[in-house]
Amino acid sequence: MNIKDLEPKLEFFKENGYLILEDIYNDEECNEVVNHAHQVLGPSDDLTPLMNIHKSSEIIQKFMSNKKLLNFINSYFQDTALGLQTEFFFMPPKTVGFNPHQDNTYVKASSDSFISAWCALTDVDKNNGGLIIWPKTHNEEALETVDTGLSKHDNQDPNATIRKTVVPEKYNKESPIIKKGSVLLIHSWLVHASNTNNSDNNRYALLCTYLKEHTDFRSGSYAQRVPFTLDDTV
Ligand SMILES: O=C(O)CCC(=O)C(=O)O
Repeated sequence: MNIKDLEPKLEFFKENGYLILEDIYNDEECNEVVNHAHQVLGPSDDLTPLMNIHKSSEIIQKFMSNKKLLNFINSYFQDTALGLQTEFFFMPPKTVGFNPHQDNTYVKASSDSFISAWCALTDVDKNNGGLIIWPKTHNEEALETVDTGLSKHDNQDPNATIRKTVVPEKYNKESPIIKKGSVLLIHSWLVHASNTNNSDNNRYALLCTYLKEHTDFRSGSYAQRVPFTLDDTV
């Protein structure tokens, strides 16, 4: 992406707290990640998302280092982006979605030094567990969170259901259609959630998070985040 194409995208992201980058990955690259995750999982029927699958996988590190994606993120940070965390979602039929949350509640990095790239590995929409976003909520920075009284659901991350962020009423939610191979960039403080998967197929996605070099953050006992260098020459 040249600077002329990049600037309006950066503007949109800063104003709205999200951006969809279309066609970042081809079918083959998406399928390779899905097949790899099934290999890592093995015969288990517990489809809880795989945390930090990159730690043992060059395939995932290469996927995260995608040139077009890193070009955007490095420009947003105006510095070098490090990889921070990955989470692979199998999300089989009937899996409940994530409650509204802000990723930076967990990571606690400074506002414009952390970003999430939610990579669709299958076509997603409202019906099959697609994401829900509340545009512009990133301007609020840290919002109040409350306990839901619920416990972990089958095949879902434990943090997906036990707490939720309270979204101020003036914001409207949207459930964007995201094509396989496209990426939803999420500002560190944008409130987002996901729908229950009411389809008959798995909703595959890989969440990749990035940190600006030399930024403080919280490693977290469940996520165990450790920053790592990305090779954007591959
Ligand atoms: O993929 C999902 O359903 C939600 C993922 C998400 O929002 C997150 O991990 O921050």
